[in-house]
Amino acid sequence: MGTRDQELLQQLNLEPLWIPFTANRQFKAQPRLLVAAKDMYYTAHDGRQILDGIAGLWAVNAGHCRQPIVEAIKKQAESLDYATGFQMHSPGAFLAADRLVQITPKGMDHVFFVNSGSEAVDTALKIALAYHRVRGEGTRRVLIGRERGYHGVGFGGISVGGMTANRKTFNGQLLPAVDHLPHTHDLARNAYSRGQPESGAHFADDLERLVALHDASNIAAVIVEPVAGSTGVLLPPKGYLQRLRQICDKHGILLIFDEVITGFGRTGNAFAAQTFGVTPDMITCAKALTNAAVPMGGVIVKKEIYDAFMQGPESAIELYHGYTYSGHPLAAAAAIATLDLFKAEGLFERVAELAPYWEDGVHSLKGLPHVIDLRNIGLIAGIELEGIPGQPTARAFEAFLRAYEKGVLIRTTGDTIALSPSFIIEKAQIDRLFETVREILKTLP
Ligand code: PXG
Ligand code: PLP
Repeated sequence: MGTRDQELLQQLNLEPLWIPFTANRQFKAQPRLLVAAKDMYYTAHDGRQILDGIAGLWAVNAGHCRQPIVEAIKKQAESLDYATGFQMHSPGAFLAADRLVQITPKGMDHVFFVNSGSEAVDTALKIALAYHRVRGEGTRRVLIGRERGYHGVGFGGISVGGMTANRKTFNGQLLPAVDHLPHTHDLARNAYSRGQPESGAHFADDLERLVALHDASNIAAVIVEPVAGSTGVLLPPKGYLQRLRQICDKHGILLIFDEVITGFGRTGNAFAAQTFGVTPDMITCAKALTNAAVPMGGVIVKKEIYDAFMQGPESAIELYHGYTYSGHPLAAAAAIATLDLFKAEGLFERVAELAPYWEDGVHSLKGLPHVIDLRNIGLIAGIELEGIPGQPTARAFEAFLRAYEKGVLIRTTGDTIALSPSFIIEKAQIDRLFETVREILKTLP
């Protein structure tokens, strides 16, 4: 450690903070702190510039500390810090909602604001239950998720989610009426697919099996990530999402796309729903909605869903749900500036333009030690490694540590390296990202 490094760390008492999703004791013994950021780079506590290969965490899609967003937040903080959103509101949330529905799939024209992806998921699940109830189909209560799904960490999200570690500690299935579709990852058939794999639309047919088991009259909604991110970058097989949509329509089941990572350009269109040509009934989003500068999420719903609630006496509250910070002025200001910046700089189009170059970069890693699959879409890469026998995740985590030593931030989940840079990335930076991964793969245990 350098002197500067030690000085900063000496000022910090690391003990009181319980760090999320982190090996706390290991981290505190060997801390990695980020102290500043600009565009594609972080500054680490030892003064090094770190190339951010993961846009914060699938979130800073326009690059770090972008001036128009910084200015909008400053201006808002000086003029209106907070106003309740309950029976009152402030203009920013309306402006943000109006901007947002300009880029959503056709017919998805209302949004309920929350503060994170986890809250977006719990809100969407609650809207699904309440929607059926207001329409006189209150028996529809089963919520269907998918194995290897990640839907945040709320009780609803972990119940429909399919990440074992996130569930087992809390006694597995938590909501009383939940079931799961099988995941679609099929290495034997689909390894090294460029973009969507050919095989696997049939995995959607399991929904018919669940309908036969529970009966459609009891099923409220299906929630899936169009591209699973946190569980290792799993792309939907060709025709899979279409088939899910057909089966949901046939049985009156709502389809929810969790677009917390795929939203806001990541796959080359505003939403993955547009990339894959399938319109769900609800979309959950968060992260890049504000370029991650202020926490904010949303549930985007079809007009029919919103309208179903707008019945009964006009003085009655239609949905008994909301957060103190729903539509928070600071978050709304950040969202407006972010959505404007995406548009002004054509950043979603830039993803589509860069995608072929990115894809070639990803697949140039074929044949390197430990690599067993390469997956890509838009500006997302999944590099799956063979795990060290008996030590799952250890090899990928070592890759993460070595990349950080080389000044590049990557993310690993299980034994998969996931890359998801900001859309302002230059080709030379893409080259550096894959070059670093290449060098590391050659030296990993
Ligand atoms: N749904 C999806 C699809 C997500 O990816 C959430 C919900 C929850 O959002 P919040 O804002 O409550 O964290 C997410 C979050 C990773 C990683 O390593 C991804 C997420 C969170 C933490 C780690 O890929 N995504
Ligand atoms: N707990 C208590 C005691 C509260 O009063 C509130 C909100 O008023 C909450 C939890 C929920 O907090 P939030 O609205 O920020 O989700």
